[in-house]
Amino acid sequence: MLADPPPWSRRLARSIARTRAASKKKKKKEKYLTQDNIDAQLWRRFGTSRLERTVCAAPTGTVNMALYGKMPSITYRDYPEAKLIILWGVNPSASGIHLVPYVREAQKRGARLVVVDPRTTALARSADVHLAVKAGTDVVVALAIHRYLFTNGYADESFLREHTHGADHLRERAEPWTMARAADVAGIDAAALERVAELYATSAPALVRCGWGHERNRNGGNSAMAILALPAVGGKFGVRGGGYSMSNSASWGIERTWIGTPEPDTRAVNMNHLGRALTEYTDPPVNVLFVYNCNPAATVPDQRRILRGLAREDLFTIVFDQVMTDTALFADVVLPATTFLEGYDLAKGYGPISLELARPVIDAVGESRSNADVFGDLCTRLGLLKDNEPTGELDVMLRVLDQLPDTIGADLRAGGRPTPPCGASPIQFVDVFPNTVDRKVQLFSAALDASAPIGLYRYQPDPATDRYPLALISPASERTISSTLGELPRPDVKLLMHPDDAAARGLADGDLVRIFNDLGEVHCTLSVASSIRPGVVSLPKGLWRRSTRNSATGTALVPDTLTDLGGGACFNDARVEVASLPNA
Ligand SMILES: Nc1nc2c(c(=O)[nH]1)N[C@H]1C(S)=C(S)[C@@H](COP(=O)(O)OP(=O)(O)OC[C@H]3O[C@@H](n4cnc5c(=O)[nH]c(N)nc54)[C@H](O)[C@@H]3O)O[C@H]1N2
Ligand SMILES: Nc1nc2c(c(=O)[nH]1)N[C@H]1C(S)=C(S)[C@@H](COP(=O)(O)OP(=O)(O)OC[C@H]3O[C@@H](n4cnc5c(=O)[nH]c(N)nc54)[C@H](O)[C@@H]3O)O[C@H]1N2
Ligand SMILES: [Mo]
Repeated sequence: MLADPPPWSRRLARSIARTRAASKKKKKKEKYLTQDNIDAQLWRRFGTSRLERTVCAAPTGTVNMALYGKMPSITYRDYPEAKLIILWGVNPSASGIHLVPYVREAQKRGARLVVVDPRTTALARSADVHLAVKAGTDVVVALAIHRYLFTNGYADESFLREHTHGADHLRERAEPWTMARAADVAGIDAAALERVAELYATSAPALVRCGWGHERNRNGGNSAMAILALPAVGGKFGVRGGGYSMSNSASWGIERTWIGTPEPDTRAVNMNHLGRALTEYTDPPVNVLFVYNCNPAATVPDQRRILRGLAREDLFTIVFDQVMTDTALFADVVLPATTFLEGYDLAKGYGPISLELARPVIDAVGESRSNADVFGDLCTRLGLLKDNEPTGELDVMLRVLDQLPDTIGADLRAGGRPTPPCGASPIQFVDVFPNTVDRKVQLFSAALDASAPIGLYRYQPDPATDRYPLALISPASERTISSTLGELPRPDVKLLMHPDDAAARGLADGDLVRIFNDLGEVHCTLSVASSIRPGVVSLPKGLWRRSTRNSATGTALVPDTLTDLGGGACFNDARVEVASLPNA
């Protein structure tokens, strides 16, 4: 619902007239107001290092782009049409609660539910089959399903011929993954896996919800690749409720950023290597760090190294945030930011393909200012803006609205909810097709194959050692959004462990424990329950340092290694040991 804008936003109306008169309506694409606008202008013209934003969705995004060119996917309202739903490495009960009623409705109408997750999530409890895989093994599980489809005559040969390239490579690489072998690697029951393959082969419409839990490890890219290839091989497209479903964040076709300056050829820093950049890079060293929309002391791998970097006396750190985060505590200068209650933005749905103009409902609190205003001011004072370039939030807003395709901008201004170019609920391969060169699915690409450490559709073994045998995962919790809202009080944070693992270590529910590896250690309380599989332990994602006994959180145990494709974070490749805390 749109609230009435406050009186100061009448300026918007005046600026609309002014900017319209002044602007020459270039047909380029734009993104949000909170980043990739004036901020990018500033960094580009200033010539800073470039940041590769890889902590989230880098492998899945890379693969989705390669396979399908990020084709729009099944929206939530079509879930009830499905007869089979596979929730793969996603926990909507915490990370997207608006999806849950649609899954429940589908179940009421008789749909089968499969959940692939090392934890027994709320939806896994009511699933027809729950595959509690070991973390990082999804690629072989999906390949075993491909093999089943190919060898039992369920592969849709005519779809593969007409709409895809590279199916033979996929078939060949799936060949070694028999049910028995894949089940052994994933630590699951081979009969349960075969049941899933059979359900998938024989159900229509069948829907795969590809989440992010399975991407956060060394095999993340190939995992997403094998999962997203399933509907192509199984011939699941072309019907409402059939195909795959993701966040649909690219489905408006307005993804490309609008920035007046081309990207310079300066050094690119993978965000997962921030700790290294701050402590090791010498040519040149990083002397200034500007942090906004981010709380790296809590959320980026290798926390100990990040904190060491942030603590450098010779590093000038500016943190621009709404609250005093763990990162802001290290800042030389803290700039207060407005929240979404205080400014304009374009808000996209998460799953649904919706877009709304968010308007302020309160005036800016205290001295807080919006991103665009602050970056506009910095640019102006540094003399970096050209004539007619937007200098603040309202100007940028108008540019964005003007450059949206068709009547979308006008609809948004009028307070409406525009319909996306592909329709609000497209059917894959009826209403929308891959945005690839020839509108075909690229099941195999030589370039991608060469860029992965051991190639496409291949499995890199578990990094566990005798010293650190347990896989620590850190999925989204219902208490925070990544680390956002982490300043609020939260109950005692607990490490979740299976009873067998606890018994093997002489640990009991409620014990104080240390979780450790060569990168660091975390002290907290233990929760023992069979809602997680043996060999895997779990801490919530996005914890602030105050949530544990020793001011270290899950990211202190996470290596800064990268995923096979896309240079993504390997949060769930942390391998640890857990012991009772001495003198506790
Ligand atoms: N409340 C809340 N909502 C959020 C967020 C939040 O922090 N809190 N974060 C937002 C963001 S930024 C994102 S990216 C999304 C993420 O949302 P999701 O896609 O749900 O991703 P995760 O929470 O990382 O993990 C989902 C599930 O994958 C499981 N998992 C872990 N490792 C593996 C594995 O190797 N294989 C498989 N099959 N499963 C595995 C976890 O146990 C977890 O239940 O949520 C968004 N929504
Ligand atoms: N252990 C572990 N760590 C993880 C993950 C995991 O699975 N496990 N998941 C990763 C994932 S998926 C993600 S997306 C990252 C997210 O990690 P980050 O990118 O660090 O995002 P947040 O933790 O949400 O922090 C965003 C900050 O921006 C501030 N902010 C919000 N709006 C504005 C604004 O308009 N202007 C300004 N200036 N500031 C604003 C908020 O107050 C908040 O402090 O975390 C990653 N970290
Ligand atoms: Mo994320």
